[in-house]
Amino acid sequence: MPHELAPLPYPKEALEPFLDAATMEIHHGRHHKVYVDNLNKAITGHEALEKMALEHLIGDVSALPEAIRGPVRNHGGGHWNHTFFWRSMGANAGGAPTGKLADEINAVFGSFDAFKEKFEQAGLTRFGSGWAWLYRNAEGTLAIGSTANQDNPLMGKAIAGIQGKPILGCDVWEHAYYLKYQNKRADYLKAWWNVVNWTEVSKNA
Ligand code: MN3
Repeated sequence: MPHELAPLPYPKEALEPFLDAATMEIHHGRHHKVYVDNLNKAITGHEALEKMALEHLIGDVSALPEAIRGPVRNHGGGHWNHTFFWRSMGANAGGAPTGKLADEINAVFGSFDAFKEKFEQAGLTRFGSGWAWLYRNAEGTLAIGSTANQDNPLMGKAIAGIQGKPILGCDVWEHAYYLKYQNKRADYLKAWWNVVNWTEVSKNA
């Protein structure tokens, strides 16, 4: 199979109490796995697509034949987004970024607190399922936005509504928080900052 589900980069309990072990187990082992399985199903037999790196597959989604475009957008997006999401978190994480990313956040958003508020708003105002993003736009500037379903900024403006290089993404699908936070997406978003691994996130900037 061209794509595989990698293990979580930490034990499923590692993000307690902010993200509970049961949510992590189901989210990774079932939800993420289904995206990988369905992506493989969609591209199997399409030799050129089987050989393409996931990031390129996602970036070229608008150019794909119509029958494959939908599954790659949903399941390829789901696979990329979740892989990115797991890597952006960690145990004993949280706090604030340092160095160049911190300087850029302060310059663009005013302060780290103002950045967090704007990012939380992006997550809160995404109706239904989707993602909140910090990304670098085409002009090279940091920007905050959200996408529906499993879209992401790599897919381009015509598909995702925003375009650029993702730096940080937060899953605001109910499956990401419902067991612990039920309908309280705002509480989940506030707690989530405690598990953001800024050392890893800075590498995306
Ligand atoms: Mn998810």
